[in-house]
Amino acid sequence: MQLTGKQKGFTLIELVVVIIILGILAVTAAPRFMGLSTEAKTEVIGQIEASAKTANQLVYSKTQMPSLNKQIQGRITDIDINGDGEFNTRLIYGYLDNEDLEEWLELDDIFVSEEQGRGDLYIGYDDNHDGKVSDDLCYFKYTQAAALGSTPQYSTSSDGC
Ligand SMILES: [Ca+2]
Ligand SMILES: [Ca+2]
Ligand SMILES: [Ca+2]
Repeated sequence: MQLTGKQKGFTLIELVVVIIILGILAVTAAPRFMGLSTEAKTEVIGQIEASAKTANQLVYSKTQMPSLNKQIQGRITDIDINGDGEFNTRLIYGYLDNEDLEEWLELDDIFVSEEQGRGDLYIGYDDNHDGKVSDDLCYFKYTQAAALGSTPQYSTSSDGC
């Protein structure tokens, strides 16, 4: 088939459309693929910390309700938040276990979480793609409560953001 002159290349309208689409892609994809600015990443890490605190407050207040089904075994309390008979949220000294906190946060796929030992959880950016975030120094760190009457520890590192 032979193309007529008119069908070769782009018309001006087509070019404009392509440029607009590329522009939209650049705006929406750039933060994911090119990385956010240091300031933006630090801000996001702070938001994760705030969400973690809120999650723990929420869970803690639920445990004060007499109607909540719970199984207590020493420092561990397993609770059935949604009342379906399965005790699938674990608390340590009344606060979220490091392994359970993540389920309470709505995290974007770009974040990686890393559990360390029985009590620590790191959530952040894995810039060198080794599956860990503690080495990239742009993370939120959660340490579950260590003793009766103590609260969990929350901290962040933005040195590598
Ligand atoms: Ca349940
Ligand atoms: Ca734990
Ligand atoms: Ca890493």
